[in-house]
Amino acid sequence: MAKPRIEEAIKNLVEAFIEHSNSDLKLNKAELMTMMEKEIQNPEVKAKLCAADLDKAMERMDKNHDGEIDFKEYLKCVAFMACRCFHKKTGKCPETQSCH
Ligand SMILES: [Ca+2]
Ligand SMILES: [Ca+2]
Repeated sequence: MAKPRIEEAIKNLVEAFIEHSNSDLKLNKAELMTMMEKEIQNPEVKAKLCAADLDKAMERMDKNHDGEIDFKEYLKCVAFMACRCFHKKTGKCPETQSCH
């Protein structure tokens, strides 16, 4: 039987967050950088997340401006990446707010 892809993906997303947050369940900038480095392979995404742009990414992700990424903010980022992936594969724009 094929692996349950959605279940696995969700589990991985949650585990990556917990692991990289170092158990306070929030990602500071250093933790975010380590996570991006370890968990993202797409060179296009990586190029966007080089040190200079990390501040910007952090700013965009950190909706409540407390200097850390909590789980809710992380989910928004995941939704954004999912939208980008959808767009790349289908050429269509998923009409959700997460893409903007
Ligand atoms: Ca942390
Ligand atoms: Ca925050």
